[in-house]
Parts: sequence; C-alpha cells; structure tokens
Amino acid sequence: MPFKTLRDTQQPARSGRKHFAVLLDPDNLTEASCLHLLQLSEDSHVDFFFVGGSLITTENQASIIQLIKQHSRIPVILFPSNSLHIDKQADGILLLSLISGRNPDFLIGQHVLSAPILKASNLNVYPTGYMLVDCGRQTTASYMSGTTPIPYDKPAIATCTAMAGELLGLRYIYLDGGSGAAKPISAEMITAVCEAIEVPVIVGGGINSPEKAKAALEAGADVIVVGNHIEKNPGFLAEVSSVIKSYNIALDVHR
Ligand code: 1GP
Repeated sequence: MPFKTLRDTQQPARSGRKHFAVLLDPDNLTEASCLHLLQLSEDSHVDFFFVGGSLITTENQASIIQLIKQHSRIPVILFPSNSLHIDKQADGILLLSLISGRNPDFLIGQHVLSAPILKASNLNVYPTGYMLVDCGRQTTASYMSGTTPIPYDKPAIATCTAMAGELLGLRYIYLDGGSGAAKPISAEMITAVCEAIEVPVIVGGGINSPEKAKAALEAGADVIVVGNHIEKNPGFLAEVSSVIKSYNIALDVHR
C-alpha cells in the first residue's frame, strides 16, 4: 500500500525535553570571540549550534564552521538565508520553508536550487516550517524575503499556519521574532501553536533574559534559540543553560 496516513509516517511526538541552540552569525564573530563562545558552549552543554544569518556580508561562514568542527563536538546545523549558504562541513541543515510569507522563492524556489546539492551531500536535512512573527520592528529576514510577518497579537494565524506546515509534512516549526527582536514571541502564541501540532517547536528572537527563556519554555517551546544577546554578553549562555537544565531535571524526576 503506497499510501500511509500522516500519523503512520510522522516522527515520534515531542518528548517534553527542552533543548538549547546557540545561533552563531558569521558576520558578528571573530576567531577569538568564536573560540570563547565555543568553550562556554561546551561548558554549558549547548545542544546545537545554528550557523547563519539573514544577510551574510562576509566570507566568514566556512572558516567559522571549520573552527567549530576543530574545537567542539556540538552539532553544527546550518540556518541559511538562501541556497548559497550550504556548507558540507556542517552536520545538518534547517531546510526552511518560509510559510508565514507568500514569496514563492522562499517557499520552494531556493529549495529547488538546493535539492541536488543536498542530495549529493551527507548533511542531515531538517524540513522546517519557518514563521516570522512581528515582534516590534522590521527584521532583516522580513525585509530580505519581502514577506509580511504574522502580527504579534494574532495567535490564530500562527496556529493555522503551523498546522498547515505540519500537514504538508514539515518536521519542525520555527517561530522567529528575528534576531535582536524588541520583544520575544508571546507566550500565548507559543502555547497556541504547541497545542495545535505534534512536531517540535523551535522559538527564537529577542530572548535576552533568563525570565524570557523560561517564559518560552513554559509556554511549550521544545528548542530555544539565542544569538544576539550572547554576542553582547557571553555569560548569558550559562544562564539559559541552567534554566533548561532545571526543566529537564524536573522532567526526569516526574517520570
Ligand atoms: C534569530 O531566532 C534567532 O533568527 C535568534 O534571535 O539573535 O534575538 O537571539 P536573537
């Protein structure tokens, strides 16, 4: 029988375990600052590095990935803004379909260009419904993609969009307020999305305090992504890590 139901083929439901991804933007890093963050990330048990940015203006990406691979065992997942940013040194790639927008290039166009490269690579491919949310100011991602983000106070739009992404077979949903967002995505929106779908939900943008990290996790986020504030204050890495650790310890205790 060639046709199985979506439920037969879906990956296991979310486990409740929380994960921490550190976003490394090659444009904002020197070799020294990157090495410092790598050491802190190892000490803080970071789960993944996301490497990329909405507009990469330097040629640093390849050397940053090489540096990470030399000095860390934390997996490197590409977070690309277009097909030019595929790098086979990485462990995997978020194959982002910008489902909050209506720009065909970011819904399918870049993927067509990327497909033969990805098929010929050993990269793990993570098909991800990428949703930009208006968190107070226009972001590079929204401008560069020519798309309108989901309004901050419209969780129903986010929920229906995430459900559509899941029904289309996307394995992850990424709610992103954009790097350095004025405020993070609301707990109300995160909870609404998490309750509506079974695939893991990644949340990022504007998380710059332990309280904001905690709020995203409490609302249901499976993975939180922090970039901007760690560049300014590397000590924040350990703070977020301890918030996540306390969640996972509590989960183990209650099992
Ligand atoms: C941006 O979600 C990421 O795409 C992380 O955002 O840089 O604001 O932490 P910050």
